[in-house]
Amino acid sequence: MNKSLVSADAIRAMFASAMSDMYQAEAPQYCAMKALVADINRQTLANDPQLERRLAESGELERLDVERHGAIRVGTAEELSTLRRLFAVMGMAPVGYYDLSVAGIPVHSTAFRPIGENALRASPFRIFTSLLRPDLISDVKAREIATKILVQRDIFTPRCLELIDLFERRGFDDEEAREFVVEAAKTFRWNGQATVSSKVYQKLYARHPLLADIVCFKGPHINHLTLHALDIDGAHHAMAARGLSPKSIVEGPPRRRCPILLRQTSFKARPEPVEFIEEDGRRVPGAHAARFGEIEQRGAALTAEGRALYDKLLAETQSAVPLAADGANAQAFNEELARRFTKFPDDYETLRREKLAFFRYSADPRARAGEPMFPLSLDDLLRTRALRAEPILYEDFLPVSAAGIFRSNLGEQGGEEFSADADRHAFEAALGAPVLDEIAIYEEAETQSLAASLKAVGLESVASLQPAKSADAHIGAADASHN
Ligand code: OOG
Ligand code: NI
Repeated sequence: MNKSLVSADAIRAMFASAMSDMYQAEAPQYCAMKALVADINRQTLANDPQLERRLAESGELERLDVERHGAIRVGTAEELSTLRRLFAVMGMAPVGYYDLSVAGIPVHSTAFRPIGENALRASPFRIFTSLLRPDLISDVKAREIATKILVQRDIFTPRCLELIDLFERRGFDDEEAREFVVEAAKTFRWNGQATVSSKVYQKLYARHPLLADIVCFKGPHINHLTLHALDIDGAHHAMAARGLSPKSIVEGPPRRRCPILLRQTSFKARPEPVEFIEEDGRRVPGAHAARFGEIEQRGAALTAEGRALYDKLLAETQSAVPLAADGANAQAFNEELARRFTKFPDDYETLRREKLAFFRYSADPRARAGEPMFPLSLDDLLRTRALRAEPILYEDFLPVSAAGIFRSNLGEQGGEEFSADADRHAFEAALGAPVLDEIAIYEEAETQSLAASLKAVGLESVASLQPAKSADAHIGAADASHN
């Protein structure tokens, strides 16, 4: 059969849009959030025509209200490995391993996401995916109940599984791609009918609220979608006035001139009506809080050194001013965070020269026409504007931030305390594949862009460059900020 194959980017964009429609129909608070973010973004653009121009040029403006990510939680290795195949159809690969056990959360996670500049530009949608770690639930009985319930459920429709098989054999035509998106989205819909009795729910909930959320329903309901906010602090503060209850702080680095990594905040999940099915078959009403909404703002991807500095400053902040569970000292925490982060250089040229962040190089097409510029250092090339360097956007997640988002939704009862080690090996065994290393992806993008740019100005390789002479070379890194 001769099928015209649909691109993974196109399928992912369709899927993201289907998830957005589904979540807006299911979760009215999320609609309020979407309206709020649209208003804040509009105001920000009105106050900053330069930003508006820059976003228009890069094509970002028209995608401003497209969701950046969502999150789900699954219970078994089989569920996770099938998800890997499902997301592969949309060009999403597992990137990064996030250990949340250190924060008392019995899951470990990865992010299924597109890789590569073009794919990310076509549709940046990612799914933060967590797998339950029953080994961290010390109550043997609760663990047994959970496992027994989980092995009985099938979270995918039979047609969805058929379509994944079909795709792996020979790709999709248009109609199959459309049908796949509909079937795939069904995996993540909300179903208020619990598969267990109120007693079982309560037993699992008492062990850990996440255990109840993962085990007691038909499938891994999408628990939030995340919008891109041009002014995340403004949006954070505006939530309460719209009847949304924000978590206490914006996670991640403080507000900076040159944004780094990821800042994110959310409103807290609200209890929603559900129905339990009692042992005698009666249905009884109850409530379950699972679903919320989130906003994010991304900045430069950091090198391993940059990331180590970020982790250190954040850890110092947390030990100097531990954030109270109710967020009562949020202001003191934010002040401490801002104070500690004065140690993190806040101009792109220093970030580049000190190798704290990754940059994408490009060449001025006219540069080659000039006289030979040898010998040259990279700094010379940037100074003469033969090359440009722009920060590479961080496309991943942060474990401490993720833990903060999880915790803000666990209510008063945080579940049992435990200490555990990361278990990347077990995660990859469950996934059926290794997770990709995010730092290596950024490094590769930087290296390739530099090699291509050098070639464009008639130089062979980085090796043909002189080492930077002195610290006087300080012009050239882009001043564009990633809002
Ligand atoms: C995921 C929480 C983490 C993020 O963006 O880091 C998260 C969850 O609650 O399942 O959303
Ligand atoms: Ni999120």
